[in-house]
Amino acid sequence: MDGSDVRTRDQPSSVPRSPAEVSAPCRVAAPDEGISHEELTLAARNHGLPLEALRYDVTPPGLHYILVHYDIPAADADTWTLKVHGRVRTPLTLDLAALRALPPVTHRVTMECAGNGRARLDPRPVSQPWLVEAVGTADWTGVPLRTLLAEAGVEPDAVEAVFTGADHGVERGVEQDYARSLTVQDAIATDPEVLVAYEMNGAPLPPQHGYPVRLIVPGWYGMAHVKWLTDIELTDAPFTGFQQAVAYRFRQSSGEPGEPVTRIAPRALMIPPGFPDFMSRTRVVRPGPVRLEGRAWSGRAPVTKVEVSADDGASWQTAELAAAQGDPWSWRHWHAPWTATPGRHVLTVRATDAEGTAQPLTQPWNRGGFANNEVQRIPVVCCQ
Ligand SMILES: Nc1nc2c(c(=O)[nH]1)N[C@H]1C(S)=C(S)[C@@H](COP(=O)(O)O)O[C@H]1N2
Ligand SMILES: [Mo]
Repeated sequence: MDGSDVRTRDQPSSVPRSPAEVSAPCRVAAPDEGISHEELTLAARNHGLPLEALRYDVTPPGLHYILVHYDIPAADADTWTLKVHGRVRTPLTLDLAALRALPPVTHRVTMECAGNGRARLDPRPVSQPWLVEAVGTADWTGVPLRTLLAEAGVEPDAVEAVFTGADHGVERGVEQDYARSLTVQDAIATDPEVLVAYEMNGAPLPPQHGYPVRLIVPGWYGMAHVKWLTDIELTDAPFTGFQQAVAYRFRQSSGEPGEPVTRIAPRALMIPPGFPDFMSRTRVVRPGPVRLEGRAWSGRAPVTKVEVSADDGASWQTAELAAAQGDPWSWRHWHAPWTATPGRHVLTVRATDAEGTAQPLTQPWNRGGFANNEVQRIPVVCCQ
């Protein structure tokens, strides 16, 4: 008799019969429930942008935020291929050399995770616990998606393109390869121009950012930018995969279908001024002039105004906004003077875009914790 039979008979419920049984449904933390070990495990894998790195126009490699749902897949550039198939006249299979042979374009794009701000929500949706730092800006080089789609010849009845990555996992009971879709209209648009990218900041993509090839969808939250891309399928019906129809929806309660999460809501961030206390990260400044600066972006329309407040939003001062960096989907630098006086202060900054949307001072709550662009607040202590 073999020992595993005994274990199975003694503890029948402890061995899952399928991967689906391993993962739990999504949930919202109980009032006053602290960050769990599970959330800490995610936070230790998926790091954010250290806020002082807002000083760089283009985020240096390694300082850009990272979000990986499952594991970074092993990838071999020599055997990697990208298939374009489904509702097309000529299915394509491209290797990296074929992709690199096509005329390249580069876009400077600010990318932000849709879950940025989640851990500041009350009650807190339990998932990757971002505060405000899930953002970065990179120069992405690759081939416009519409070039590949034109070569394949999209059939008139195609409505969506489905993008699948090489990574595999199980999430809320659904075993899956990470996959997202775009409408054909968005996929072939010229502004924003979707890229099949193979370089980040002039070098091959790092493993964690999608090596060898990923999708870039300027202006959209991160979930649309499918990494480790291997497959593009043109379909004659809207995609109903997990990351499209179940996750990334704005819901107040679990039963409703919810609106899809798409473009990035306006946000400004400030480089925390002065210097930090190691443990609390409280900022310390000395009395006198302090230059406040940071970045502002929106994936919906150009940022038109940035305002700062040194009294937690009671009064506002308009900041100086630098010219756009050429690409409209990249963040803009801003700065404003402040004279620190002894005492405790709360610094705040808010962006407004050309659609007239300003960042809220209170939380825009939803069950998934998406697009929480409530203003950043930085407590500062000015010593005598
Ligand atoms: N294949 C695949 N693509 C993916 C993901 C993933 O887990 N697997 N995560 C998405 C999410 S939620 C975000 S926010 C961005 C993060 O991209 P970055 O890690 O390069 O910053 O990648 C997106 N593309
Ligand atoms: Mo994300």
